[in-house]
Amino acid sequence: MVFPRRRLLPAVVVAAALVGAGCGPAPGETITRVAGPNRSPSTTVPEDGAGQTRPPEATGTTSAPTSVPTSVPATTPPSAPDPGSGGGGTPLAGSGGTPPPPPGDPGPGTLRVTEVARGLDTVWAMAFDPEGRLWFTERGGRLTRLGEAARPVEGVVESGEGGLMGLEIDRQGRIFLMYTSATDNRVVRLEPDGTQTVLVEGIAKAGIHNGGRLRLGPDGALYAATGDAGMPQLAPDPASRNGKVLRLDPGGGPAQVFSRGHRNVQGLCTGSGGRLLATEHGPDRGDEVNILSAGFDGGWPASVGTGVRNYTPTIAPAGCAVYTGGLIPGWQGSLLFVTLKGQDLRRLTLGADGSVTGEEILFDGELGRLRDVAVAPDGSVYLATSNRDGRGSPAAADDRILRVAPG
Ligand SMILES: [Ca+2]
Ligand SMILES: [Ca+2]
Repeated sequence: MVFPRRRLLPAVVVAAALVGAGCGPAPGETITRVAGPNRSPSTTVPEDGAGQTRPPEATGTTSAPTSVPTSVPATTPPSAPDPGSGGGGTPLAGSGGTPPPPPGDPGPGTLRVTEVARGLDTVWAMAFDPEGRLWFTERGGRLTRLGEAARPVEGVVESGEGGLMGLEIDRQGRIFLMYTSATDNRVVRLEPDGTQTVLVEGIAKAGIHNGGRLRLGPDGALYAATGDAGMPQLAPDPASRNGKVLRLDPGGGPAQVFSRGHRNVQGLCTGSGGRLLATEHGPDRGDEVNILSAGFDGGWPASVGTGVRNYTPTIAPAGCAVYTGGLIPGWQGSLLFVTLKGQDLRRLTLGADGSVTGEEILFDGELGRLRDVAVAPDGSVYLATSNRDGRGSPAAADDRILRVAPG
């Protein structure tokens, strides 16, 4: 077994060693949060890098959420964000320097991580249904309701960064998926009988930059992030569906271009006041957090690092969620997003004008690459790992879904 070069929590090391010895710990293992100074990411291959080979497929198993008490103390010092703006050839506007730690940290030892599923392969997206049950996608083409058997999604072709990606569920329980097919990237509504109704198709696919995130907006529209498919000239082109955030009618109808000039949006989430927020990968610099609006132009490829928060060196930000739960009161209204290369959970506070007023880094390097974050109806926070996406150092239990809650 090859361990990642990053430092592992003792509990994780023990767990991995037990698995290696053929007597793995039961799912439900609990890891207590140990925050620390921000460490350099162990991943040396940028998220954009092509030509990576994937590790062998793992046999997926899921289990119902369980919680095992722990007595391991945690510490929660304020953590320093990665260096923000600067360093590239293109001016990185709007960074506003390095934000201070935000208020609202629940304090040392108060957050606990509980494993709710393991043995998965590249968990890409998570969503809760109207009954409060967790659903998730794995990039290879499996859709799963936690605790039930995985459902293969017909038509998915996993290749490079593409495959089964976005997932969203509306209040009627309708399921929306975004995936790479044999010919394109597309968004479908999954009907109760298992058939698919195409909402938009013909989005160019590629080995890299397939976008893939879905989010229902407060206006009832379904927003879909598309990548530039490695063809930057498509991003500003109003006639192309690539390099955009598309606005779709969940019931069907023509797709509209909501925003353009995107390289590869990997996180979409809605905040207070109907804000639509996005995380986006820059090239070798200038990963971005953006606040989108109708007609927004992200500027790619003419400019890089144009967000309300920008990251150089890059951290490969992925799924995001605005915290609206009551379980961690200090996080109310915070923008949460996870990172692949950065291997952490970020919590940003934003002012009324959209400026970033604070930033905290959690679980830095402790769980590996993280692809999505979701807030459960009970206010706990779910994280999905992406250590088997071909760019990580998977442990035996990877990929996993973890629940974060006050312990
Ligand atoms: Ca931009
Ligand atoms: Ca990090």
